[in-house]
Amino acid sequence: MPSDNLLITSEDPVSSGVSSEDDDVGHQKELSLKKDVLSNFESLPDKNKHETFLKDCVDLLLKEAVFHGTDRENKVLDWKSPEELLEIFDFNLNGSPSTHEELKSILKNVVKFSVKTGHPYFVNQLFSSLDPYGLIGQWLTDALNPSVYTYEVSPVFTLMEEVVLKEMRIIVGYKDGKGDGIFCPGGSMANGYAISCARYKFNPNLKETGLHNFPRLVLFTSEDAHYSVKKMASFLGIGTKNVYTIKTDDKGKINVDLLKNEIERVKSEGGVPFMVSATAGTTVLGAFDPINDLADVCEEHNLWLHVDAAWGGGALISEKYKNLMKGIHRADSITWNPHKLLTAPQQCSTLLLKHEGILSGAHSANAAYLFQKDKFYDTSYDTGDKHVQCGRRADVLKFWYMWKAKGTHGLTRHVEKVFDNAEYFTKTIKSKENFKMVLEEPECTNVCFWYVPPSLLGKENEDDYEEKLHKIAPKIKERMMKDGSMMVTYQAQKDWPNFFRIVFQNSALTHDDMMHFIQTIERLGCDL
Ligand code: ABU
Repeated sequence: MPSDNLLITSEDPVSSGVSSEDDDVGHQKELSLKKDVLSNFESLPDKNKHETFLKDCVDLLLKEAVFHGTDRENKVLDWKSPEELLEIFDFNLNGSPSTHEELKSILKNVVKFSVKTGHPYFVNQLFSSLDPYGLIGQWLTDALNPSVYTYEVSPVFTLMEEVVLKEMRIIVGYKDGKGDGIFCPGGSMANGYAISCARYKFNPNLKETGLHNFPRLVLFTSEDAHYSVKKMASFLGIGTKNVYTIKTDDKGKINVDLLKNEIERVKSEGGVPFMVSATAGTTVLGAFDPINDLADVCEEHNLWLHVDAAWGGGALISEKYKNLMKGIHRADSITWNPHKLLTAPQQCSTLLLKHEGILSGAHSANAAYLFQKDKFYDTSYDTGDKHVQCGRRADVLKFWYMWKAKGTHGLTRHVEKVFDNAEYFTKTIKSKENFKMVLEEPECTNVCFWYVPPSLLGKENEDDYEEKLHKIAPKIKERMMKDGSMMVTYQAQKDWPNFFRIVFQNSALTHDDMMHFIQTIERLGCDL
C-alpha cells in the first residue's frame, strides 16, 4: 500500500549517514530496508537485490494470472464499478519508493481486478486465449526490450520479421513469397498503411507535394468494414466523406454491383477512385467479401485492392477454410493479425504487400543519425525506415516462437478446432427455439444470435417485440459481468435489435464448453 511512511527526510540517519548509539536490531533492519528501497531508482537488475523479487513476481504471475486466471473453476472477472475500484485500488503515485513486499501485493491486486482475457469463458473480443509459448515469447521480448529499426540494434528480430512475413506471403499465395511487409501496431494502423501505399502508387509525387492541387481521391469499402478505414482516411487527409461505404447483401458481403455503380458515379462527378478495401471476416458478422470479383473490378478500373483480413486471415492456414478468401493472392495489400484467430499475444499485426519498394518509397525519411549509409554491414537490413514509427516493439518473436512450438500443422489444427467449435455452437443453438441466428450460416468463428427469453417466445408479431428483445442482451451481459461467469459482447447493427456476438478462437475449448455458454445465457436470461 502507499509508502509515505518510508519517505526519507534530511534528518533521517540513512541520508545523513549518522546512526544513533542505541540502534537495536530492529532499527538496523529498518535502516537496511530503507537503504534497499532508496536504490529502487536505479534502472539495472542487481542479482542480490532483484533475483528473489523477480522470481517471486514470476511465480505470482504464473499462479494468479496464468493458471488461476485461466481455470474454468474461477471467475473471468471480479467486477467493480469505477467508483468502487478507485476506492479499493491504490492508484496514487507519491514521492517515496515502495518495498518489494508492497510491490508484490500491488501486482496481486492488478491481476485480481483485471479481466482474465485468457480465461476460456472470455469470448468477448476478436482476441482471447493465453498461449504459453506466445507468453514466454512476449516475456522474452520485454526482457530484451529491442526496437526493430536497425540491424545493429535488433539483428535477430530483423531477420525473424523477414522470415515470418515471407512465410505469410507464401500462405497468401504471392508468387514465391515475394513482396514486402511490416509488423504494425494493430490492424487499424495496418489498414492505414495500406491506404498510404495505395495513394503513393497512385501518385508518388504526393509524398512531397501533399494533397495540394490533387483531385478528390475516393476509396470504397463495405458498410460492414472495420471503422479504421474511415479513421485512417481522415488521418491521411482523404476525408471520411471520400470513403464510400457500399451496402452489404444478406450475408454481410459487399454488393459488387453497387460498387461498380458507385465507381462510375464518382468518376462522373469528378472524383478519382484509387482503392477498394475488402474485408475477410467482418468484425461483427464474420462475413468474407468476394475477393475475386473485387479483384476483377479493381483490374478493370486500375484500383488498388486491399483486403482487411485482420480477423479472418488466420483461416488461410487451413486447406479446409482458405477458400473463404479465394483470390486473396490478387490483392495488392493484406492486413492479417496473428493476435486474432491465431491467438498470438497482443499485439501482433501485419501488413503484407505484393509489391516491393512501395512501403519504403511512401514512408522513408532517411534520418542520417539512425540509418547511416556508411555502416560496416549491408544496410538494406536496416528496415525501420519503411515504417512511420521510429521506435518499434518486436512483435514478431512471440508469434515466431508459437509457430516453432506448434509447427504449421499445429496452427492448422488450432484453426480447424475453433471452426469446429463455432459450427457445433451454431448447430446447437439452431436446434433450440429460444435462440435465433442473425445470419443463418456464419462463415467465420464469430457467431451472432439472439437469446429469446420465455416471456418473448412466440411473440414475434407483437408491436413491441423488437423493443423488448433489444433490452435482453444488455441485461444478460450485466448479469454475467457481475457474477464473473463469462464475457460475450452484444451490439445493435443495421436495423436489428441488440444481439450477441460470441467469438471462438481458443482451441482448448470443447463442445462441453459450447453447451456451458448456452446454459449460462439461459440461466442468466430465463426470468427476463
Ligand atoms: N479490430 C478490433 C476488434 C474489436 C473486437 O471486436 O474485438
